[in-house]
Amino acid sequence: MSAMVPPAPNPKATVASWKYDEIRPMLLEAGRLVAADEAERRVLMLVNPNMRAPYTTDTIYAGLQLILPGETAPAHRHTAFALRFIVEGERGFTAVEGKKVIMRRGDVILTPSWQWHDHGHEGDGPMIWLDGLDLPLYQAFPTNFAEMYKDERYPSEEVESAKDIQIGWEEVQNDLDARTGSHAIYNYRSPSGGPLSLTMGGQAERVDAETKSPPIRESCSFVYHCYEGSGRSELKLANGETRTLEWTKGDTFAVPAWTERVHVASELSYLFAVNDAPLLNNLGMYRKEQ
Ligand code: GTQ
Repeated sequence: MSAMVPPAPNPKATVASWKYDEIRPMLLEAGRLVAADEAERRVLMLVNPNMRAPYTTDTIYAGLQLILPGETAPAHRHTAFALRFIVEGERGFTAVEGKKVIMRRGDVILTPSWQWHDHGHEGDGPMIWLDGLDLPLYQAFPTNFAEMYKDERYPSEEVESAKDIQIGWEEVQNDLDARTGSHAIYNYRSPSGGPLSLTMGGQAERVDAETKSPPIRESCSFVYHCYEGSGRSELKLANGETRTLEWTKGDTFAVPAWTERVHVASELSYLFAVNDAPLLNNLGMYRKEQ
């Protein structure tokens, strides 16, 4: 009985971390071995060590995607929702349903369900970003339709800004910096005021130098990414285990559901995270303890 209706959430995922120093060379090696159009999406999947692909947490899939100059990740659309956090590079772009938006470091770019999208790169050097998708849902719901477009690219035009699908870092950091206290959380909103999607949400956090964030645990899970700074997260899992993860710029780490987290910053730090709070809220499953 307790396996079916446990006294507390019991995620299968565990805490995991991927250091940018270690995985960036692997991603570049993938770039030498596999062409972007051959892969369709060339992504180093961040698979939770307790699970298989597509699980980074029980409900979130994340991976680091690479595009090299001149390459195209061909146009397709799917039921799954995707958001991207831009990590490195310039003049890469994502085209979403006819709008071509240039990727800048720290941008969040959305690919809503069933919108045609392709990625390309008109600059120099590698273009790398973190993908967050709701792919684990489709292990339970067999409803992830996907379709390839007939051509490599869906016709698009470059736009200066696309408020519905692109949130720049500057406004996020301005909001975080305007807040009092040594820790602040920014919740990304769509222009209509709601969360970024029905399933996946985004947040950013500021933790001042030599301070720690208050302990929080939520029934949603997170894939965190260090945008700037360094420090560690002290994590207490739902099963009582404790783990400390060190992070620095570029690192990504998974925080399973119902894990208490405290971020301890060595220097002024900014963390981005994709979460599944919208999904849980929509299903009436969201809980928070603070
Ligand atoms: O860019 O559309 O990481 O379809 C996995 C599946 C990215 C994408 C991923 C995808 C995409």
